Amino acid sequence: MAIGTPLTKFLLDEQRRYPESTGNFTSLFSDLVVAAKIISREVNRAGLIDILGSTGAQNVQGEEVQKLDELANDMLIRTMEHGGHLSGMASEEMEEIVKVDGKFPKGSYLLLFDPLDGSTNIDVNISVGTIFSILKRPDGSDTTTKDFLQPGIRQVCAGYILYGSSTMLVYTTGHGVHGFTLDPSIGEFLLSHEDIRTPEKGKIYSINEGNSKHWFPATSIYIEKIKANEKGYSARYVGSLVADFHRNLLKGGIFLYPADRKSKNGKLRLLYEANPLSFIIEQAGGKSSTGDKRVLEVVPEELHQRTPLIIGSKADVEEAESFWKYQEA
Ligand code: P6P
Repeated sequence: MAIGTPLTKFLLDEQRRYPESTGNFTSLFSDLVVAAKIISREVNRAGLIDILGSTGAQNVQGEEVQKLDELANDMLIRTMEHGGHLSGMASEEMEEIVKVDGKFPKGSYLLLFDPLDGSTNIDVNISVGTIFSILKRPDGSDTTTKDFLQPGIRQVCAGYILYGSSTMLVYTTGHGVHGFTLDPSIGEFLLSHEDIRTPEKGKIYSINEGNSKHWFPATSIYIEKIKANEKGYSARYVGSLVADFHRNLLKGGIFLYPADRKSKNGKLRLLYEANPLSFIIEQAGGKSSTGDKRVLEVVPEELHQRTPLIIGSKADVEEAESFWKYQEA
């Protein structure tokens, strides 16, 4: 499809390609796009209004809630709950799920999201992002937390919005990965990156080397090998997952947040960070692993569980996995 195609047209054309589709998903996704545009507006003017800094509250992860975190979370819930396509939502910012109750019509999808990942970077104007994952709700009457505990291979859609030098929306429904850039002058996301393919092997590695004192041998040995590589890898680490992932998706490379002696299960969350990005990277020809297992096959046991994440170019991830035999518990 032509570069510059509006997202709304792209979605409708995608829908027409699958006769069995009812349009419910297209409508759900369109609601999500509205929330993304509003969050983008707030993020882009954060410095101008009293929205920087922290609310003083802490979220379920024990992290300080930034004001924009709260706004993004509330925006997503308010925009999505009345659309009639969801039966529930789960957010990094909320301990429990949000059920679509009697006030609004109930749908057959579940939405999971990290409303504003990397939010500690907000006050210093570094890119942050929203990450989302969409599942089908299992049959049954009531929506419970258990409905959300599905392996990543069950996702019907995954994506992120990157609030950077421009605002980009990147998503997959299992038919390739497509990127849209927001044109603020018309308030539309326009196709800018159709069918994104990540390079088979990259020259970028992303890891927080400040954690090296906690690393298990596998990580230390692999990173030392990367550094000694005669072709020369570059270290790039923003500390904002969506920004690091997006750069590596387009240029090739590997991002690692492995388990270590401090974070036995890694730091990043399985359901609304690792799974959506893993769906995207696999659709773009890359790979995503916990170190010894495909992330998308991990069966979740709790809503906010964490997972080690090694994600990016297929050859790089496979090379990293080959070191994991040195891993120590
Ligand atoms: P560290 C941000 O808090 C985040 O969840 C991700 O966006 C980012 O990749 C990671 O944590 C950074 O963690 O421990 O390197 O600061």
